[in-house]
Amino acid sequence: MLSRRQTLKTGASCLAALTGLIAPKAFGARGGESSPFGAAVRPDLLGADLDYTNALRRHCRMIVPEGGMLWNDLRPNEATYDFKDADKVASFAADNGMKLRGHTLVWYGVMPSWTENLTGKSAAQDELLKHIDTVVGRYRTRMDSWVVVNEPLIDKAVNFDDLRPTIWQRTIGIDHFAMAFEAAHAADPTAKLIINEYDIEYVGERYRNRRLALTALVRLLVDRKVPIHGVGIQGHLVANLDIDVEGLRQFAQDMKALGLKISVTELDVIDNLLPADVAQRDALVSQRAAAFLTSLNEVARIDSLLTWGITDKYTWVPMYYKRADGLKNRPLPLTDQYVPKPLMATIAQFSNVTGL
Ligand code: 9MR
Repeated sequence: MLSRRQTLKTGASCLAALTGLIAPKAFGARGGESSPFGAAVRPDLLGADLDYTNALRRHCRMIVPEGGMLWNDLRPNEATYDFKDADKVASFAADNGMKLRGHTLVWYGVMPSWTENLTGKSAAQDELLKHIDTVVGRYRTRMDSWVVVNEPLIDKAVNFDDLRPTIWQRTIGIDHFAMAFEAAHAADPTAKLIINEYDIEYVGERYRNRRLALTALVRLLVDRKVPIHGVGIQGHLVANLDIDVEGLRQFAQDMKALGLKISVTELDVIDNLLPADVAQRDALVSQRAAAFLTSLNEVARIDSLLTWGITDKYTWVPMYYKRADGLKNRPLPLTDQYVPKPLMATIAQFSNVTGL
């Protein structure tokens, strides 16, 4: 939790930036003009909630399905592929001239239980490759990018091989990452292929260790000439944790040296421990995001900037981080009435937000 002194200081500097006392160019010096802004979208709301749908049309140049392209959505059972939600999101992107990202091919989360019955290396390998070939192939040439690997590291990772014990890791071993990237590249050579992680941006040993473990894992893939084009930093920022500015810069430099672009893939700011006052809270949220984005952007322009949802009305944050005072979380760039917040002004300094 921030001390009162820290709170006032950070709040004041944020307001100064927002009111123009600090030149906005100081943040966006490398230019955000061509980096698309976008958001994760919920297929069930597309077309059903018109305010939501129009807000996406207004502000986003790129989208990713929040759900719909996960294994559990696409593969209710071994024999079936269900593309209903995935196709809905893909059509919405095409109809509105937006770029599209696929999410995700290799992740420990929300796996259908039947995959646990895959026994032996070759059965698992066949299933993984078939899935990637079918799913990536379906959207061939229509994807800007795919999150091929999501959250590979265990929470307390120190080394590159401190990996989640997924079905793929248990049956195939670490080679499944290379296999997945190669299969995705073969199925759609035009899509940028990304590895994505969280909890690498704060001050503290656990975050530093995770940053170094991720760097080592990425280096291993690049050294093996695996077709990987970018690293995604999710950016579910915990508002009361300090950003490790130096550590992030170093990470961005290491990725640049490896020839990889950095995207911010799931930005939102978790505000459960921030003060209740809405103006102060929105300013602190925006300021945390500014510190994070500035560190990355100083090394190289952020390739694309996506938030995990667009409005406070629909966000995963209260599932895990409800406020004790009963007030609603405010993690996203638009209010629940679709009004742009200070966070949106910050985002616009690093990416192309339309309709402001
Ligand atoms: O926001 C997503 C929520 O709707 C899903 O139920 C949940 C499933 O575990 O995943 C949430 O999104 C996660 C994303 O897929 C990966 N990075 C972390 C996100 C928040 O947990």
